[in-house]
Amino acid sequence: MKTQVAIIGAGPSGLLLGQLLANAGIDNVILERRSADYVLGRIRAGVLEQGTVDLLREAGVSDNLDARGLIHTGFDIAFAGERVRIDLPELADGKHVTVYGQTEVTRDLMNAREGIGATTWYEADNVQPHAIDTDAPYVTFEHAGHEYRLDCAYIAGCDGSHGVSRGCIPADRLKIFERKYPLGWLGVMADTPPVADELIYATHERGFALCSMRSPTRSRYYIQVADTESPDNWSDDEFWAELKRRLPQNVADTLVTGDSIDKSVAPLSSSVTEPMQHGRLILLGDAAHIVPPTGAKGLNLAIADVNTAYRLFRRIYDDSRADLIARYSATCLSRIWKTERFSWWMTTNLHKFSATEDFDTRIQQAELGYYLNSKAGRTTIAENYVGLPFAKLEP
Ligand code: FAS
Ligand code: PHB
Repeated sequence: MKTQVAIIGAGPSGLLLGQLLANAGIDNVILERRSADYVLGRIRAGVLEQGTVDLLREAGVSDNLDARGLIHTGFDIAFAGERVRIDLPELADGKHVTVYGQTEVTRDLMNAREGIGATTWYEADNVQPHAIDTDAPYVTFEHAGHEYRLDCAYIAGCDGSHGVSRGCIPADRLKIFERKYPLGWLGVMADTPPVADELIYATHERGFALCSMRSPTRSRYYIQVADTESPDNWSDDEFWAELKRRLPQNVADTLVTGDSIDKSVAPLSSSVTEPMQHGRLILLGDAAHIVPPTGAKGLNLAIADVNTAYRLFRRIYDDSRADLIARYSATCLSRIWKTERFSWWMTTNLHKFSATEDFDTRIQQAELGYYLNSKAGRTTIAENYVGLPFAKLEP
């Protein structure tokens, strides 16, 4: 078998890159370890930056998003008994975000790929890139007990934080920068009306809480827990009671509770892999970086890599500029580190880290007090939340 770009992973990174390339006449094959149902069963992100929406539109997969996505022009941060609204259009040049679940994005992309008849191997085992530092790389894999070889010109590692691609970069070139937080988010999805029209990020002495949503009838809530916590330790009633304790009283009083349709714990961590390219292999999305969900950046950062990778492959195939692959990593990393910073800042300042009121607690209170009570501070939060401009391969 032969293709131009072999894509490892059918998450949002792999599927969106595949759709954009196929639309541009660049042949690609996706190799996914899991089944399509398994990929769709993962409940993750909920907030899309404008750049993400624009790229999905460019890929021609935004009909459902345009019909059902919820435009949000702000969100609240509850701090020290106050609710401060971050007015996105006012503070960030008229921009907003769109609430639309990653599950729906993935489903739209899967349907679009099926619609154009592009090749995706689901349940592909032992996927392994080879000869990435030659001009004839290839990928081997197994499927239904048979072994296969896919010859290609480039390999896009879109295989997430536990994938195979990152490890193909030589150890003497690879550097991974990591920060682990002693925190997790216990998340609950429920078919109940959201408690507010916009998201509420709530700080509290008992710990952080977030009120989000997927639609006018489906809510998504999170509470900070230890990174070792298990969702099995929490009944629905216990979750709702703790969430209410952490919300402003007038919000807690109007919270509609119900049976959870999903309950899970996501540990919080930050990581960045450098470089994101070696030879004919490039890394995208969670294969290269992880952010804590506090800034709503994980999915959006992955899509920003897809934008850079797509523009790169267009220049390679349209303009014979194969040399530009050497710019890929630095182009992505410049924006990744700024987004890592924002996600780290939101995590560090909105969560409870100490059982006692110590120096760091006071600094946290001063930091939030300054940022939320100054237009400069709220502007900084807003322009990062709507998403920084996509980086350009060439100046
Ligand atoms: P993905 O991990 O989505 O996809 C990688 C794909 O590669 C998977 O389908 C996997 O099965 C496949 N794969 C892995 N190894 C393979 C191999 N060897 N061979 C073939 N295929 C292989 N982001 C937010 O913005 N907000 C959130 O609230 C949020 N919550 C999250 C909660 C959890 C529990 C997790 C894990 C992440 C969360 N994220 C959130 C981040 C998340 O949305 C990611 O940023 C996003 O899925 C990244 O997309 P991909 O890069 O495509 O990686
Ligand atoms: C979500 O709705 O899942 C969500 C929203 C905002 C975040 C994180 C998660 O910062």
